[in-house]
Amino acid sequence: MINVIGLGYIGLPTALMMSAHGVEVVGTDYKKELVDKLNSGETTFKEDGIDDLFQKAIESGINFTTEYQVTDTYIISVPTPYDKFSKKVDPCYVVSAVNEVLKIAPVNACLVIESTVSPGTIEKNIRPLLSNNDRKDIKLVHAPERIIPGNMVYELFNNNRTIGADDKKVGEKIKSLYASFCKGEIVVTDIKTAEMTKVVENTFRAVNIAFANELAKICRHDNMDVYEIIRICNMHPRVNILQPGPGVGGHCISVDPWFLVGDYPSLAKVIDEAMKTNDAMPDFVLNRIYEIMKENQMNDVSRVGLYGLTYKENVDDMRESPTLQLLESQERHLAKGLKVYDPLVKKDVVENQYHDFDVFLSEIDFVVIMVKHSEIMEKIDKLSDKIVLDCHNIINLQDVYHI
Ligand code: SAJ
Repeated sequence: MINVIGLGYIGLPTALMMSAHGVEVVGTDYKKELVDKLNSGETTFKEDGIDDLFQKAIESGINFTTEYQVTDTYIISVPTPYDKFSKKVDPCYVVSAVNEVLKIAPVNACLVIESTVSPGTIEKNIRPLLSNNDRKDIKLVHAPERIIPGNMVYELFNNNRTIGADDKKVGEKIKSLYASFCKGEIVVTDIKTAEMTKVVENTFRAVNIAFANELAKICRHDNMDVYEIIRICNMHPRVNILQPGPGVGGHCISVDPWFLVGDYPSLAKVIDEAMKTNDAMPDFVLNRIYEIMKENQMNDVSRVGLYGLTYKENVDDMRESPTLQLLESQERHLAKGLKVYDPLVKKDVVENQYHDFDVFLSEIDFVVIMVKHSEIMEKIDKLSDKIVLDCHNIINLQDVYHI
């Protein structure tokens, strides 16, 4: 039996996938409300294919509880936030989950950490817990996840994976567990290498996005079309530049690279600048809004609306979202009034938030596309009489502004 600890964006799909492929799984989360919701037959977030997977897992007998289980394999997938001041990983949730497991795990049990951690974290923060608890028999493994929100189920099934272990045999055993559902290649390596690869993958993407954002600023300065330039450059066989945008959100690309900056401040220079560039994008957009308002003799900010609150398209996750960052920045400038709408955010989370697209549009003259949800792509004709700042280059109308 596998006990998956932490039933969030990573733990839940992993637990469901294993169960749907015949592995006996119990999912544990300390949030009773979340466990109750799962036990009542409801998933806790939206994702393509997750409801079907949930049904299959239920039929295969998955259980959800707040209790840790006595079993020989644990998968820990709890969040790893970063300390905003030191930029270092904060392993507190992993540490407390491991401490709980150590209280009940049988001799030689295997503890797989899926949560993203910076290189050396397991050595520094987790291994000492084993000696402190006189549990050196426990086998540690790191199996970082790689799935992208918006396509999680597909990627869980198809992506290659990395397993880091002290002992090859243990690594191979965990590899065969993941191979029960994963069609991708599974590489077995040591723990620190696995930790580093995970952070490096997300850092690579963050730096590439920062490069695109910097190009957008250069092109804005000298009136060049950044999208056309990137499109042409990417026709070169060895160039692959990502897209500029209103900022970088989510709990991975906007967070993990800071772990390297925090741990290697005098070495991680490019990464540091890249992260600052991405973090400055919501402010850049706010400034664009101001410029465009002036150009159009608009002075009432309440006639400006932000389309999209989530951190990217077609997910309902708002963690570190550029729109939230922009609204915070607006407040810091002692101003307020921007209207906001997102089809996927049903609860009221910010001031002046709308839940009906037509009502939202009827109360604004200027719309800023912060997120390219499918909805806006399908309803672009409704924007024909608006001033539009398209932060994703999705609209093919005349006189649209870009970042
Ligand atoms: N973004 C851009 N321009 C782009 C692509 C993305 O501005 O060209 C922005 C998005 O709008 C979003 C942010 O970047 O705000 C991050 O979105 P994303 O789709 O790039 O990535 P995440 O954070 O949803 O998922 C990433 C993935 N990592 C990589 O592709 C290397 C995923 O595979 C990881 O599993 C995930 O982080 C994670 O959990 O670590």
